[in-house]
Amino acid sequence: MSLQLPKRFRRAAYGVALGSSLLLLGACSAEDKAQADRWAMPANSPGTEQAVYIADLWKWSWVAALATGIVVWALIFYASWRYRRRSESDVPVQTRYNLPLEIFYTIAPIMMVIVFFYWTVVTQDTVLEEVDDPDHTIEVVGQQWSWTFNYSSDRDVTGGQVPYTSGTGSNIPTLVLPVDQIVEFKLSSPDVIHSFWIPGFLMKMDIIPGQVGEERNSFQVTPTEEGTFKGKCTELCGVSHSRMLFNVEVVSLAEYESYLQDLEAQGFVADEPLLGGEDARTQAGLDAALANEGGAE
Ligand SMILES: [Cu+2]
Repeated sequence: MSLQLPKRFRRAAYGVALGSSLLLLGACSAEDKAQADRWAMPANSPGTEQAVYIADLWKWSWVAALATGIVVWALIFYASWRYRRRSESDVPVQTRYNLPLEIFYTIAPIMMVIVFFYWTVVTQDTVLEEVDDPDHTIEVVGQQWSWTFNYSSDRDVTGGQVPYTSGTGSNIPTLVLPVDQIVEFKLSSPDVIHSFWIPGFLMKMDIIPGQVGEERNSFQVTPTEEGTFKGKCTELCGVSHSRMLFNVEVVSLAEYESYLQDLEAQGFVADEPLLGGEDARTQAGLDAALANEGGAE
């Protein structure tokens, strides 16, 4: 028995078969496999207790989207096969209105949006929960175009002064965090809106100039894995935005404290946290401009 399919249908079927085999063939490297395992989230994620909730939201959103996709694809293929044109002479039934169906496909997407929205809000509330007394508070300054990290709550480790580290466009700073400790970030900007993002923590938050003290945007993380992460500014903030990078090292508490003592030994301590403006160096152009003004370090 030979299958008599309309020419157009056969061509479409070949197209689908070719396309999906190309997709499958293209996706078999080890890196692609690892990426698929974490549902395309960044390497090293989720690196904190809070990020686990975000990874779960992402994963189940994919499951819901794929389940919806399977139903939709099945209906499309079924309808195009079942109601195909069978001969040159007869035209398939042309249905113009079907009220129940139209009500269904208006309500179904609204229901889906409500479900996604509900779980997004639940996850957001969980991730933004803050305890009153975090183990460490780090005052983060995003300035055009680098970062200053003030380890404000750890003055006791360094004889009463605030250890800090400050980067430049050509010297990427490192943020060191203790593993399994609750760390609060308080975000300040002396100039424009920046956004503090550690992709491996699946979390970013805007830094709004003008917010001071307790008004500042803040969030807490509990890193769960020692290791290295990348950080960046994710708000287009000016000409050198792309240079606003930093590294993150998650280490043991003992290593964290000895790092702070190293900062002290190198003179990177201040009486008060450096919150930008005149204190955090503005990086325009970058070191060259400072040198022109005779202000280079
Ligand atoms: Cu920025």
